Formats: sequence, structure tokens, C-alpha cells
Amino acid sequence: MSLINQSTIALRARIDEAVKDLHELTIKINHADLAKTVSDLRNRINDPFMFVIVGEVKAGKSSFINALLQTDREITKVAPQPMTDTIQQIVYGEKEEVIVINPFLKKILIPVDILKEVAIVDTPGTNTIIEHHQEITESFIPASDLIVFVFEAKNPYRQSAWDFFKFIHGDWRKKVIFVLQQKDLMSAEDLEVNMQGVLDYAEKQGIHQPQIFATSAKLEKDGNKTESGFIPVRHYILENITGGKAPVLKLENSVSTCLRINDSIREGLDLRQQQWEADMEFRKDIKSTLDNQELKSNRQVDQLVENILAGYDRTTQAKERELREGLSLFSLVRRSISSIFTKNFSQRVVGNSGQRTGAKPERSAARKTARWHQ
Ligand SMILES: Nc1nc2c(ncn2[C@@H]2O[C@H](COP(=O)(O)OP(=O)(O)O)[C@@H](O)[C@H]2O)c(=O)[nH]1
Ligand SMILES: [Mg+2]
Repeated sequence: MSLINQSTIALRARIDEAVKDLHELTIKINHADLAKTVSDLRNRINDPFMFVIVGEVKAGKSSFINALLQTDREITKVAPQPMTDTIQQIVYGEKEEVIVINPFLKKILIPVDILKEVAIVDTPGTNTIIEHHQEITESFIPASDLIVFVFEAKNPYRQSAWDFFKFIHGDWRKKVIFVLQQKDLMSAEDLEVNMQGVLDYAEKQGIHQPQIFATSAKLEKDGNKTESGFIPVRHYILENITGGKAPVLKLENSVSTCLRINDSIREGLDLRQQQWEADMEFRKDIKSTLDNQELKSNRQVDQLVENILAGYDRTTQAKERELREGLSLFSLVRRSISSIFTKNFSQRVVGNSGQRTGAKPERSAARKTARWHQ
């Protein structure tokens, strides 16, 4: 026994360390909700195994707890005004005491032996009008070790109850047992039908061999222990939870809750990675579009420059041609004028001083004309 205790204590210390790391991770990634969940889990790791009793308002949850605890009095108030009810955490204490934690949460300490191994949380109801109740009930789920889902035996088919069940089982994979309460109010045959209905539905939701109990807190209170249905419930608890098993089961549950949280962080990271990759792909796409556009623009600029140059060439060639043509016209005119001038001059020289002396100026005029041509 002491060996088990030693190993349990060592295991708890290791799990405590892992939960601490997980808590730091949730803070690092800035996930306020998960950080709070893990912080709650850390605070409760040394608590006893925790039953959380959930179900619709007036299903008979509080009566179920009172009957289970076998005390002479009502520990948790039965029914009068469910709307003003609080969540009540019932734990072991040497003497009775009620500690108000906040307007929605009360801690009740009582000297009942079973509470040394299990703590019980009574919740006002999943369909309660006050939103905070649902919120707080939900906040108890991650730290719970066993969920007792209580239905009114007459009607276990309400949608809101099964929606809440999906949250518990689907999101948190918590261990659940089902109780059909107030069975004294219906015939054995009808009860049989509803038990089968719950069984079918739970199996459809993926629960393997669901545990379903039918109880009557009224019969138990009246002392009809054979008919009340509490014997099988107590037997189940004794076989599966109490009798020294609770601390290890509690640690196992804490580990699986941590794994759930870890998974959900991983899913978040995977999602972000996918988003990042999609963003990178998009950026690549934009870059290649821009590159293509740049290439196209460059080509257009080249084309434009070529066109301008070609236009320039055409214009200069035309101008050059015009100029050249202009110049040759001018030289033609000039030659003509010059030849007229030369003819007149030679005639005059020949007339004045004879052929020999006239030869010289004619040659020099021809030279002048030749210079014009150069
Ligand atoms: N006949 C009968 N009435 C019950 C039984 N359990 C609870 N009730 C009544 O059902 C009503 C709601 O019970 P309560 O335990 O307060 O339901 P809770 O809102 O789920 O906590 C009260 O009027 C109880 O007296 C039962 O086993 N048999
Ligand atoms: Mg109640």
C-alpha cells in the first residue's frame, strides 16, 4: 500500500511538472482560454477524484446527490428556485462549513467518508436561464474525472441535454455515466423503453458499453433500498473509483486532459501553418505576376524606343535627302552662274590682250569653281 502511495506521489510530481510546462506553453502562445483551463487543472491536481453532476433543471440531480451521500439531511438544496441556484462543490471536511467562493460557486465541507475519495459538484442545470451557470458548469468539465449525466426518467430525449453531452464527450472525452432519475414516477415497462433509448443514443454518439442506471431518490429516502436503484450505482463507484483507485485514476484523467489540450494546441498550430503556407503561395503568385508584368513592360519600353529610333532615323534621312537635294540645286545654280561669269570674262580678256595672256585668268576662275565643288 505504501509502495503504491509512493509511486502515486512520484507520478503526481511528474504530471505536475508536465502540466506546468503546458501552462507556460498556453501563456506563450497567448491562448487565454486554454491557459485558464490548464491553470484550473493545476490547482485541482491534488483534489480528490471529482464527480460532476450535470443535467437539465429539475431532473433530480440534487436529490440524487443527497441520496448517494446517505446523510440524514439535504446537503444540496432540492429544487425550490433553480434560477438562483449556485454550483456547489461538496468536499470532505472534519466539520461542516460553507465557503462562498463567488456568487456562482459555493464550497460545502461535510464529514462524510466517501468524500475523502471523491468530491461531488452539483450544477444548477444545462438549460438554466442564467448564462453564467452554463459557463461555470462548462469550466468544471476539464477538471472533472467522471460526469454523471442525470435525466428525468420520463423524458431523457431533450435536445439541449444531448447538445451538452456532445460538448462533454466530443470536446473533452470525459468518462460519462447516465442516470435516469425519479424512476418511481413511471412503470417498469416505460422505464425499460427509455433506458434502451438512452443506450441507443449514447452508442450512436460513440460510447462503448454505456453505463446506465435508473434511480429514485424518493424511494431511497423512504428507505426502499432494494427498489431505489442506488445499490448498483454504489457498486459501480466502489468497483471503478473508490477503494484506493481514485488517486491514480485522477492522475490518468489529468494526463488525458493534458493530451486533449495538447492536441487542440497542435490543431491550432497546424491550422496556422496551413494558413502561412497558403499566404506564402499567394505571395509567390503575386510576385510572379509582377515579374511577368515587369518583363512585359520592359519589352514594351524596348519596342517604344525602337519605334522612336526608327522614326528618328526616317526623319533624319528625309531631312538629309532634302538637304542634299537642296545643296545640289544650289551648286547647279552656282555653276551656271559661275560659268556665265567665266565666259564673259574670257571674252573680255581675249578682246583686250590676245589669246596667250587671256589663258591665265580663265584657269584661275576654273580653279575657283572647282573649290566650290569640294
Ligand atoms: N417522485 C420523485 N420526485 C423526485 C425525485 N428526485 C427529485 N424529485 C423531485 O423533483 C424536483 C427536482 O429535484 P432536484 O433534485 O432539485 O432537481 P435538480 O434541479 O436537477 O437538482 C423536486 O421537486 C424533487 O422533490 C424522485 O426520485 N422521485
Ligand atoms: Mg439542483
